[in-house]
Order: sequence, then structure tokens, then C-alpha cells
Amino acid sequence: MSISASNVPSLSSVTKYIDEDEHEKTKMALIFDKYNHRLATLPKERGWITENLYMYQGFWHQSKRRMSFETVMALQDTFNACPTDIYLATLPKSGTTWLKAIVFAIVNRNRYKNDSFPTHPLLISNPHNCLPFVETEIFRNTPTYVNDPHSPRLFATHIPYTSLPRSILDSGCRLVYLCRNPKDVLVSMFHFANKLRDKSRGPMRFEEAFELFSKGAMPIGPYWDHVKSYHNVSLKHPTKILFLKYDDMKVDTVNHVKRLSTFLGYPFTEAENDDGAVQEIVRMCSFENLREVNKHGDLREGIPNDAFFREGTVGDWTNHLTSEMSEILDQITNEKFHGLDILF
Ligand code: PPS
Repeated sequence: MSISASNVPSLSSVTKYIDEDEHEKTKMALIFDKYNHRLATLPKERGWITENLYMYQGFWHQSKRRMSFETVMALQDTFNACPTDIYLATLPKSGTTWLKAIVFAIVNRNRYKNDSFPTHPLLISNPHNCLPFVETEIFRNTPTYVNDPHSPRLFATHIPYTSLPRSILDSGCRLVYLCRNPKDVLVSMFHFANKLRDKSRGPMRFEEAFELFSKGAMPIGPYWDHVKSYHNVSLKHPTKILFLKYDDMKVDTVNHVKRLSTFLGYPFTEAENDDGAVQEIVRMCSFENLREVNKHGDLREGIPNDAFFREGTVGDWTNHLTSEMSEILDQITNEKFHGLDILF
């Protein structure tokens, strides 16, 4: 597979991205057919959105979806990374959409700086359309974005570090990992799953979500193993892997945007700092702004744009977890993260 997309979408390419459904369905079917025979060999667990999850290389994946073990296998077999690529890695519901928006805005700020409202892609489209997942990019027919050899390609992924395609690991490219308090990830995933779940299965109860999450069975979980997989390498290679927390980013977004821009090689100039360029990006990527832009329409296959914008706060778990549930998760987190500097 060759992925010749760069990170800079034009408005027409964003529209084309949405129009490629038919080709994608064919390509998805081919990839699923190629790898689906492995399903019978994989451990199985109850799913949140799909009926089942399957364990591949120590993590739970869906099957026959854009985010699936088949997709991970196909990427491992075919994906070619470039040393200039930038990857944003997250566990679902950890702030992926927000991070995509911020990084897209930082890297492309000069391209759009003279555009007046509302022509910036983030003011008309979902951040998921502006910065794709490698897991969804694999199904595309033609390049999504204008190929600019002087710009890095920007991709996001939910794939655990230990399952990343070899070429990403070998390429030495930069990667940002964003994690979030496990209790807020659980609550966010619970609401998301109930929005997307097949209606015939009925709504998921919070107790069931808690039970599955606690034993690690969430899409691309276990939560703790996913976070640790990236934390370990970020300690070894701090100039290549930036490890961030959603919770800290909410407290001081301005400094996180500055930190990200420096890490990515796009530091703000003094003039930009004086002009309030950082604050402008923070405002454009704020929960309130992105929720407003995305209050209508679908991302794809019936996933409404607004499903990615619920509360956008730290600590909503206090409205869902009993004190006993909270203690159980604290205990698991303390054990799993023992000796690591990962506190929420
Ligand atoms: S996904 O499906 O993996 O892409 O979801 P993800 O984006 O990782 O997580 C969704 C949660 O992030 C919140 N969100 C935001 N928080 C702060 N700022 C911005 N701009 C923002 N955009 C989305 C979103 O509301 C989900 O969290 P909850 O707790 O469910 O509100």
C-alpha cells in the first residue's frame, strides 16, 4: 500500500474525502477477507459497540470495522512511514479529536492565516476529516490531501505502541501520545458506545461498562497497557515521543500548545506570540467552538459529528462511578502504574 497523503487538505479534498465511500467499502471488504480467517484463533470478549472484541497482540480489537484487528494486520503488512511523519497516538476517548485539531492548527497556521471566517478547515469540518487515522487512511483510493514533500504527513492512530507497523517504529519520526484519567475514559467510552451500538442489542448499562473496562476489555484496551506501552518509550526517547495528559492540557492549554509547537518543529515566533497566535489556536480548538462547528452532519457511516463532543471536562466520572467503583479503579491504576510518573 502506498499512502501519498500529506497533512495539508484543501477544501475540495476535504469534500472528496467524504465522497469516497463506495471505493472504501470495496477496499474494506478486500482487507477483511484477507485477514478475517485469523478471527477463529483469537481470544474473544463481549464488545461495547460491536458484538465482540478480539485479542490481537495483547489488546482488544473490533472486527470488520475501520478500527479492527484486520486493519492493524493490514497496516503491519503494508504501511510505509516516512521519517518526517508525525503521529498522534491515543486510546479512544482520551482527547484524540482535540489533539488532532490543535496539531492541525499549529502545523498549518501559515497556510490559513489570511483566511477569513469561515474558510479554515476546522471551522467547517470535523477534525477527523482534517487529520486522518492511519487505520482509516488505509482504505482510501486516492490521496486525501495535496502531497507536499516539504511538509510532514500528519496521522493519528489508536494502535498500541507494541503493535505499530514496523516502519513507524524504524522511521524515527515524531509521535505525540495523549492519555486521560481512566475513569473519564470509561465514562466517555460508555456514552459513545451507547450512541453507536446496534439498537437491537439494547443500551449498555454502566455496571457492564465498568466490569469490562476493569478487566481491560475496551476497544484497544487494556487502558493501562496502552498508556504504559507509550510511556515506556517516551522515557527512552523524549525527543521523539511526547507524552501528554488531557487533564493537564485542560488546566493550561496555552502552554501545552506552545510545548507541542516546539516539539513538532513549529515554534511560535516572538511576533506570533505578541499577536496572540497561540490564544487564537486555543480558541479555535476549544470544546465550545468545535462542538458548535460539528453540531450537524455525520462523519461517516452514521457516526454523527456531534458524538465526539459530549462534556469535554475533567472529572465527569464523579457523576457516574460509585465510591466502590472508584476505589477499585484506583487500586488497579496504582498497581499497574506503580513506580511510573503517571498521576491524575
Ligand atoms: S475518539 O472517538 O477516540 O476520537 O474520541 P476522543 O476525541 O479521543 O475523545 C472524546 C472526548 O474528548 C472530548 N473533547 C474535547 N475535550 C476538550 N476540548 C475539546 N476541544 C474536545 N473535543 C472533544 C469529548 O467531549 C469526549 O469526552 P467526554 O468526556 O465524553 O465529553
